[in-house]
Amino acid sequence: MNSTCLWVLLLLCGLTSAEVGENVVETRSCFPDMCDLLREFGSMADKLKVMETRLQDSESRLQNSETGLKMTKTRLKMTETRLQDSETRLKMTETRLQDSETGLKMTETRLKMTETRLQDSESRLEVSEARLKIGETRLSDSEHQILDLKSKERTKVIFSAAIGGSADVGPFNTDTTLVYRTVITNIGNAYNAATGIFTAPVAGVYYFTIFCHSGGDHITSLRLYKNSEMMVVTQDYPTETDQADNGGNAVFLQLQPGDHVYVVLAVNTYVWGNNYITTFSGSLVTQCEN
Ligand SMILES: [Ca+2]
Repeated sequence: MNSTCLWVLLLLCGLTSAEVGENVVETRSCFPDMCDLLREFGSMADKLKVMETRLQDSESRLQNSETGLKMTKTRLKMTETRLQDSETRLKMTETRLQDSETGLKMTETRLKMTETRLQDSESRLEVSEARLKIGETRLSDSEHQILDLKSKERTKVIFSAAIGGSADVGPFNTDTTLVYRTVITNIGNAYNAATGIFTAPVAGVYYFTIFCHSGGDHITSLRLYKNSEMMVVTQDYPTETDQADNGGNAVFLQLQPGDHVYVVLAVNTYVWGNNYITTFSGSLVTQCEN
């Protein structure tokens, strides 16, 4: 409104100046202050125009600022919302983390208990295994002992044999192994009726007996040998008052498998032979370890 009035005044001033140009003398003399006033108005109008321009700029900047502020508020609100969401999520995450930690702690406790139980079980298992091993060893030993006993029970050695015939045997000019040809008993076949030699089939203690009879004309001397070693002897000497000689001996021998036992008729001695009176017997008493 003020701007419009100003422009009107400036127009009037221009017209007045034109009229003044036509009537120079009269005008300058009639309105000396009017032109100054008009110039002052013009200056003010310029200032006003500048101010309006500045005002317009300020309004424009203010509008921009308001727009920026509005956008900033919107962004702030969004940021606050996101922050709230983040806080909510953080709280949930912390709760879950706490739950997980609690669960982990419980699991660790259970794991520790389980490990302890496992360790105990392993220890008991080791003890049981050791006891089982001992039991198995004892069982194996017992089985072997049973087998040995059965084997020993099965191993039976018993024999008796007589010289056989019905005549003197000897005297000879050298030591002679007697052959008892009449086999009475020979369980185990350890006695050889062809050679007169008994061969031990197993290690053990054996019992042997020798009995003899002779007519009293010569010395009677029988020697029982274990391999090359003389063990026992029976002998008798002829006398005028003694028409027949009889003798005997017995011995327990510890033999190894393959050991030989036999009876030797000593040099220049003799014995009577038949199926009944001069005998050689033996049996396995008990079996031993080799
Ligand atoms: Ca005699």
